[in-house]
Amino acid sequence: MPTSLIFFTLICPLVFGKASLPLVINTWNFKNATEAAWAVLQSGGSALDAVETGCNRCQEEQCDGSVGYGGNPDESGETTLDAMIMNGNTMEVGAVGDLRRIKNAIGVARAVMEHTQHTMLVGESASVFAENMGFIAEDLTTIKSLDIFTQWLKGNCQPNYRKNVLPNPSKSCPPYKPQVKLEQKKQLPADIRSHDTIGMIAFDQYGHVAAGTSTNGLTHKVPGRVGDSPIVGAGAYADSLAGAAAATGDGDIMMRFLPSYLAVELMRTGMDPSAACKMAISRIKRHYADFFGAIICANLTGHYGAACNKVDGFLQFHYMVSNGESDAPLLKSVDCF
Ligand code: SD4
Repeated sequence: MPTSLIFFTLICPLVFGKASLPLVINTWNFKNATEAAWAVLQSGGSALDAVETGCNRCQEEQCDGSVGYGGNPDESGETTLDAMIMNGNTMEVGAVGDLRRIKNAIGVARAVMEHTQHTMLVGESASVFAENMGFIAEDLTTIKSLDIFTQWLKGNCQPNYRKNVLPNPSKSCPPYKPQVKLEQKKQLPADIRSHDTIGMIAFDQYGHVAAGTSTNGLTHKVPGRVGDSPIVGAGAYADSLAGAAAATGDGDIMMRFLPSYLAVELMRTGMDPSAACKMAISRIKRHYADFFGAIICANLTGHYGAACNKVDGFLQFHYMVSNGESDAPLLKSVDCF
């Protein structure tokens, strides 16, 4: 038997664990989301339905305060949402960025995919589109998000994501004026607690793949900011001929490297999912050694992996897996490097 065949048939399963389809993987320990997506696949639903249902479960449960309504308010105190969904069979994508007043961001993303010829809608216009498609408009503010905002105002609007601006002299709060002399501001250290996007990948039993994300982004972001989560190839990517990946972390940095796209392309060349995930993280690390982020990857045989960048307070990344291996979703972890 040739050596490569020995590796893939005998050694590979030992090193990378059992693989089977169907499969659901998602970022963080969002178990109910995994369970919801898995139930869809078990009842014969599509990978796309599984991803939408799983991500929506997190939106409804406000997973970690980072998904759905009432979390991470922007500088004006409003919670705005980013989401995307991708069909790996057709390569269709629907995405929304800076969505306001609509809770079900991934539902609106799917409506963009299925009811327009566009890929992404943003801001107020995305909300108007959603309302026209029958989504209910409601205030996304909660007592918790209001409290986060109030505390931030009391603390003179610190920290914030501005650089090279002159603050209002009495308080370091908006409105700001541009500062003529540009200085380097160190990137705001990652607040790990405010970064818990759900990124989900689902494969049905025939190997049809879908991926999706949903998040309310970063606390105190500049209004209008859209992160990596709704950006194709950054937040997630799916191709039923190669595999799928989804990312979480500091989107302002991560989106510059399209890590999900890179990981899928590496798996297309035959690289195993753990190595592909690691390579996607390394590419970012080369430029931003301290960035906060992680990625999950899976290939067409159902092998999966994950990788994360080691920074203070983030040494291990947790993610959830459901496949034939067990009746309930399994919590997996990977050591960051
Ligand atoms: C963002 N990537 O908006 C998102 C935040 C996040 O895990 O992942 N968190 O930058």
